Amino acid sequence: MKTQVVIIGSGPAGLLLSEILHRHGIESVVLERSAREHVLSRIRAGVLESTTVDVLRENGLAARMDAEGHPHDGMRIAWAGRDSFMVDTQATLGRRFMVYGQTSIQEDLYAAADRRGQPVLTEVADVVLHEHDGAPGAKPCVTFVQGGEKRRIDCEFIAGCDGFHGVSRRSIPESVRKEYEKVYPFGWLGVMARVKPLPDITYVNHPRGFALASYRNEKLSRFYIQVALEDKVEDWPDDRFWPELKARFPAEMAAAIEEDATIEKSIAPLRSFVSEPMRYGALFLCGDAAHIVPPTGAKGLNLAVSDVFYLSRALARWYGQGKPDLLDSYSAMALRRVWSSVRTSWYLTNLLHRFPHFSEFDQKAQEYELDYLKNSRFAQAALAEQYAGLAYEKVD
Ligand code: FAS
Ligand code: PHB
Repeated sequence: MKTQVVIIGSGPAGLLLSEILHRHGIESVVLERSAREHVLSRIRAGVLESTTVDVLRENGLAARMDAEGHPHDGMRIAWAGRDSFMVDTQATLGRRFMVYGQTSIQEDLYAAADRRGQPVLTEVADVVLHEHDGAPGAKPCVTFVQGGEKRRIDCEFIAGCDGFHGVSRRSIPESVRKEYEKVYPFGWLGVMARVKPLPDITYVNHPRGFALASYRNEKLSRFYIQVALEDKVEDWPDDRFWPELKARFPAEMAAAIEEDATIEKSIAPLRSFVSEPMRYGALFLCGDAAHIVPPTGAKGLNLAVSDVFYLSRALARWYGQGKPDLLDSYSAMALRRVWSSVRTSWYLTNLLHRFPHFSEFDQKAQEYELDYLKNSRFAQAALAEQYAGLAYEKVD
C-alpha cells in the first residue's frame, strides 16, 4: 500500500488528524491496534476548551456536540468549611467551554471517517516504523500484521497518535529523546451514574481528599475522588463510594447529589509526562504519544486537539505550497502549548489534592493559595484563561 501520511492510532488525535488532512486533499491511512468497539467503549474526558470546540466546528464535526453538549460559563471550586467560588471564564474572558464526553467525540469521529471512506485498519499488530529518521534518500514506511498477514505501507510522513503505550515515541532513539516525568502519590477513582448532575463542574479540596463533580447530560453525571495509589476498583463498592463522595462536598452540595448504581468505575494514576522533541525526521507525535497530564485541568484531550491543529496546518502548508517551515517548527510550537497545559494541570493538582507528605507549612500554603484565588480577580483571570484554553499561535 502507499499513502501520503500513515497515522498510527484511531483515538481522538488520529481520527481528527485524518479528517482535517482529508479536507486539505491529503491522503492518510489509520492503523489501530484494537477493535473499533474497544476504542468506542473507553470513558475518559469531558471538558472541551473553546479552541477545541472551534476546531471541531471548523471541520464539520460539531453537529452532535452543539446539539447534545453543554456549554459552561466556568467551574466552581469548593473547600472544606468555606464558601465555594466560581472561576468564571465567560465573565472574565467572554469565553465558555463545552462539556461533551470524549466517548461521543470518538463516535462522531468514526462516523465522519465512515462517511468519507477513510481507511481505518483495526486489530493490527506488530506495527513497526522504518526509515523515518529523515536521512537523505530515506523511504519511510510502516509494517504491521493484520489477519495473520504481514503488510507494508509506503508513505511520506508518519503521525504517531498511538497514546502513551504506543510504539511511535519509542521508535525515536533514546539518545534523541528527552523525557520529563512527575508521578503523583494518588489516583482518581472515576464513576459514571445516571443521576442529575450538579449545576457546575465542581472541584473540591477536603481533608479526606480531592473530589470532582462533572457532567455528561441532564441525567448522567461523572464523579471522581482521590484514592490511594494501591486502591483497586473492587475496594470501592457503591455503598462505600457514595458516602465518601458526599463527605468531601460542602453539605448543601452533598445534599443535592443523588445516588444510583454506578454504571462505570475505573481508577487512573496521575502523572505528568512530556517527551521532547515531538518530531523525528518523517515522524510527528500527537497527543498522549508525546505527553500525559493529570486530568485535574481537563487538558489531555484538548492537547491532542491542539497538536493535531498544528500538525495538520503544517502538512497543508507543505503539500499546498511546498513550504517546510511549519513542519520544522511543529515540535517547538506544539511543546509551548503542551508545557503551558502541563503547568496548569500541575498547579491545579497541587492546589486541590491532599498530599500524604505535606507538612503543616505546606498545608497552610495550599489553603492560602486557595484563599488568594478566591479573593483575587487577577488570579482567577489567569486560571480562567488557562482553563478555557489559550489561543493557538497564529502564523502568517
Ligand atoms: P488515545 O490513547 O486516546 O488513543 C491512542 C490510540 O492508539 C488507541 O486507540 C490505541 O488503541 C492505539 N494504539 C496504541 N498502540 C498502538 C499500536 N502499536 N498500533 C496501533 N494503534 C495503537 N483527559 C481529559 O482531558 N480529561 C479526563 O478526565 C481524562 N480522563 C482519562 C482517563 C483515562 C483512564 C485515560 C487513560 C486518559 C484520560 N484522559 C483524560 C486523557 C485522554 O482523554 C487522552 O488525553 C486522549 O485520549 C488522548 O488522545 P490520543 O492522543 O488520541 O490517545
Ligand atoms: C470529566 O467530565 O470527565 C472531567 C471534567 C473535569 C476534569 C476532568 C474530567 O478536570
